[in-house]
Amino acid sequence: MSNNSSNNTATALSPPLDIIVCEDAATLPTQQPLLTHLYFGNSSDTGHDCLSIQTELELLGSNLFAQYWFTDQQVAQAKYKNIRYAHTPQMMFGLIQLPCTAGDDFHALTHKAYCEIYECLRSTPCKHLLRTWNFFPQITKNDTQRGQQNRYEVFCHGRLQAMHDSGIKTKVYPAATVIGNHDSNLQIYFLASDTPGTAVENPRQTSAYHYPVEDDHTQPLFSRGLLKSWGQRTHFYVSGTASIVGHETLHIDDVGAQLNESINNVETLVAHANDMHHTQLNAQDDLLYMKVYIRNREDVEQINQVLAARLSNTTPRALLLGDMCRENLLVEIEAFYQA
Ligand code: 3EB
Repeated sequence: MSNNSSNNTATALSPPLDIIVCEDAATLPTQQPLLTHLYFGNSSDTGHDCLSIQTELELLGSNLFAQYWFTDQQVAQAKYKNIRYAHTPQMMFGLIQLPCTAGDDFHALTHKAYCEIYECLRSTPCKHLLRTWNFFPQITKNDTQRGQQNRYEVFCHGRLQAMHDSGIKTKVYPAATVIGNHDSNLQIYFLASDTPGTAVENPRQTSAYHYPVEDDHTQPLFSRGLLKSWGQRTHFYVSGTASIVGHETLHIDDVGAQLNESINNVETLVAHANDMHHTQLNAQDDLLYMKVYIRNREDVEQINQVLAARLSNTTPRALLLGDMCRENLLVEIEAFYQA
């Protein structure tokens, strides 16, 4: 699937990045360098020295969802201000976690986090941000310090301002997820590399960075999806995707229809990536995993029914309790393709 999937001359030079989703660390390769270990729920020790990241979102219907990011070059760990990261010369995975509470200056906090991320990237060969995951509490609460804006809008503005202040000129925005947690931290983790990825937008959706501003928020700077070659592998990182067509939420109060529409968006994005960039990704077979962020725990049964109809039954999935950035969204999904 991946052999002729890229016309990128950097492919041959690019090291592999292989992600394994599994619950039993005992089945993992023991000799290969591990860049990072990401998990939700209760994890046992990997036995590897790596950047291990737990996300504080409740898993619904299982105790663990874990993924391991392997490469073939020696991995080193380092710190930069509040960031911990693992890296090789061609890839890095970083984490920043800053305590936050209701009365905080959340704009300043987001700005600081992203300024540190861009400064950190600048100090390494990996200057291209490919994928970010962002979690913070009370995402749709009004920010007491900033008039009519809610904390998601404040986050978008802090991120935008940090890009501006860091002199970031690229229009290749990372793929991103932004979800409200029930924790007291702003947690951001990210993947970066020495070569850029290729941004893919969704023809069914207004690009988020072109959302009309009167639509009550600062334009969110992320790409719907990002393609990246790693050696023989093609990765397609799909951003948090919701029941939004154009720039409007569809299927208010209908979680099943919202999930179906979100999956339609992901499948359209995959087809568009294939059309535009000569990849041959299969929307079902090459899906390494799907994460499903769910606002209300009582929706789980309905969510599972839709997933059973739309995904291959062997595709790993994580159902996570989290809040979306718009009050009218009940579900949001995130897909990771590896071919
Ligand atoms: C949307 O499509 C839903 O601000 O980085 C999804 C993924 C969403 C990323 C972001 C926002 C972001 O607008 C919300």
